[in-house]
Amino acid sequence: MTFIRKLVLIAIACNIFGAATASRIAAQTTVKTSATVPAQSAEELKEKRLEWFRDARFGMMIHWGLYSVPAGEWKGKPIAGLGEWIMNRAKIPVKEYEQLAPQFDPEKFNAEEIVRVAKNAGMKYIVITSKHHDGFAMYHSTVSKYNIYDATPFKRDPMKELADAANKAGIKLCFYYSQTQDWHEPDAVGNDWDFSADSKRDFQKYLDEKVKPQVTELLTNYGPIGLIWFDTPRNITKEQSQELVDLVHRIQPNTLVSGRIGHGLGDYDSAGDNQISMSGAKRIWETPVTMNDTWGFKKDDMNWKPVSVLVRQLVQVISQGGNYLLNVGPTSEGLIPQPSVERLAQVGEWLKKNNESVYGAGPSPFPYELPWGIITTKPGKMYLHVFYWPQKQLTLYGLKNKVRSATLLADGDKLKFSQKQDASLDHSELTVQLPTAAPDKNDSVIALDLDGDVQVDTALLQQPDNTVTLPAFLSKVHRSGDGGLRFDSRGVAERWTNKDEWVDWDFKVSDPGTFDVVIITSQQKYGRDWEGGHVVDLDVAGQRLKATIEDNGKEENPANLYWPYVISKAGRITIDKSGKYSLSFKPETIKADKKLGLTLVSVKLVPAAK
Ligand code: JFZ
Repeated sequence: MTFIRKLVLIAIACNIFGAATASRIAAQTTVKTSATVPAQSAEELKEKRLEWFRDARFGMMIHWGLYSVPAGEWKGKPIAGLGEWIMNRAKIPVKEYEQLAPQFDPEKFNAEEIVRVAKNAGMKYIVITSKHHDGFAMYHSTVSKYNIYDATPFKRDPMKELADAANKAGIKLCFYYSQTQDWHEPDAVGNDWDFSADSKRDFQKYLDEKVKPQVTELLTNYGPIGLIWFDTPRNITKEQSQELVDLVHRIQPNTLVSGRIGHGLGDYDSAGDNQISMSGAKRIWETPVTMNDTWGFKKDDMNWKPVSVLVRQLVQVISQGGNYLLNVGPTSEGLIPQPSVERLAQVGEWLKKNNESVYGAGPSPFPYELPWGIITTKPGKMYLHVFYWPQKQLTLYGLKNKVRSATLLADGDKLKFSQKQDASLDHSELTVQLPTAAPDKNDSVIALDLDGDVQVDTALLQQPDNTVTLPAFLSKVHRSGDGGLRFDSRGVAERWTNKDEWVDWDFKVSDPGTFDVVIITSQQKYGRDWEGGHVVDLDVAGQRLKATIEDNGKEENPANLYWPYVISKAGRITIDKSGKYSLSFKPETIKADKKLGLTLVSVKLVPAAK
């Protein structure tokens, strides 16, 4: 590296030229040298970019645009679906939708107040829609007059105001930008009501003339930007995604690119909307979540998630090593709806008390959830997040460390505990004595001080309630041909239509007995659809069960409310002795009339009532 280049890089890092100058210089230097930069340093740059994101854990997403004016209603009729999709759902012609701009005057927009709400909730970054699929820029763009500064009576640049407020508060500002869908533009993707589906579209022209210049503006005029949240890649080509990645990194080498740029080219993975992972992930990831059932404001959506669900989702995402991006949809006046403000304040209160168990905390050492909740860790520490407060005591199997102390994090109270080991079974038990009532109705955290770094038995263990849960994502998958079985971002097996694909698990039983075997499958989002009638063979401890997947009842997973589970009873088995067992799950026939096929959340062995 030349001395000049080093200087320039240092200057960029310190931002001594100011953002605009620095980025111009960065653009020149990296363009020239990118071909010669060794792969290693590209990795290093990426690591550097990811630094703040790894620590952030919790962010605010803001979906705000012209769609907040109709707020889910068009010509007196409620329009089903997401608020920000109203133009598409109601097939509103561009010329009519444009008429929303003169009506949009969000006088109560207060960037400092929004940043205060986010910061007080414990959020470390804000991702706001600079342009959503409707194509309307929410900042002063010189690329297209179709923007909040030029086309509305508001005549302010809310992104500039947010950038200043976020900067002051030490919050990272990030921009959502819809790179493929733009319903305002004939050459972009998505609008087939104004511009017919078979019309000739020059997508590259749209990319070159709108997307790239606008992304350049966003990265040049608003100071350092944490990330660009690209979305719905659709039919963008790999080369085109790469062009955008390069553009972002050329202007601001420290700006991350979201997973939804397409073709796996993002700096991190985005989970499916509202899908909370139960299965961990190797890559850095983030999950975007709605607080009700829409991103953009809808006046009649009152289906607010309770604080207990928000806290649980936050903790669950963090225990799986991800970031939780929680959405608010401001009104056309520029205000975050009051129910959101209240919930964020309560999440913030919980976080203040239990902050130690979240920020800087690592994932759970166990690959599965516990019957009472989930775990986060720090070196020499384990945090038990108890969502279901047990009577009198909490028992944990599989912890190999010696526990030095157990403390209720919120008030510092010490709890009594005991430990025992059974060397022959390699079985260990920790029992913590609990007060009668849960100290926190959302999540009471017990901090364990350990004698060293956390060490646990990662095998699938029968739990203290004697249940054995075998999650699909922890199974060994036996593939066959080009089978379609895959796992969604929750960790649920889906698109299982090839009956020659099967799974099995190894697990440990410490308390033998008779068990009811149940198969948990998942409905589609919002409980829309489900396919049953598959016949499966289960083989466990030398006993065989043939079962038909039927709907014998529903179950709810509070972290993944949009996907109801279906419980299917498979029969009864007996395990005589403690020890290691395996269970195999093989389809005999799979029904795929609806093309859904078999899904699998888990197989459970539930102690049979005596
Ligand atoms: C997209 C947008 O279409 C939507 O309006 C909103 O902005 C949301 C955050 O992102 O919708 C998606 C994108 C991806 C999935 C689901 C909805 N997904 O992968 O499940």
